[in-house]
Amino acid sequence: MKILVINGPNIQLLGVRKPEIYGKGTLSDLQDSLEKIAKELKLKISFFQSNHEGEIVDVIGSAIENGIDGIIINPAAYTHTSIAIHDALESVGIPAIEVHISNIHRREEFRRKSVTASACLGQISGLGTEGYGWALRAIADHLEKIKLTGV
Ligand code: CA2
Repeated sequence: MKILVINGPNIQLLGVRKPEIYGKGTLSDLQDSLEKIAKELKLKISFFQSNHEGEIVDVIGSAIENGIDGIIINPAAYTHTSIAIHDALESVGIPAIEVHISNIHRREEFRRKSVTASACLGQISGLGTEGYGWALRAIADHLEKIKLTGV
């Protein structure tokens, strides 16, 4: 099973700016910890980060031909605006979990609405970067259930 982790704009700044909101770990630390969890769960994992909406749409669009079984996505600011990312997720129909490092419901009003979450299986918000690990476990569990029941 292959999982693709997608991070949107400015997530490359993780650990460099705003540690009070997003924590002290870098994107590379996050990817290392997800590699370990993936190994434990016997999943293959790959990573993509982009500051450009169209590039994120493209990578989602080519996920089927790249043999991706599950997607973990933090669309970052595009969460609140991108119908294009919503439509890409809905079109490929690959199970996806939306992750937010901060609790988007406890922040400014404009962050409370996710345009993309309705194209996902579920959303994890506010658990820090640990949320990605929980998403990985949840998607492994979901894919296992699909395999067993065929539903
Ligand atoms: O909490 C999240 O994960 C967000 O998706 C992060 C986005 C924000 O626009 C969403 O409302 C919630 C911002 C990502 C910017 O990432 C940074 C990381 C470290 C330092 C500065 C920005």
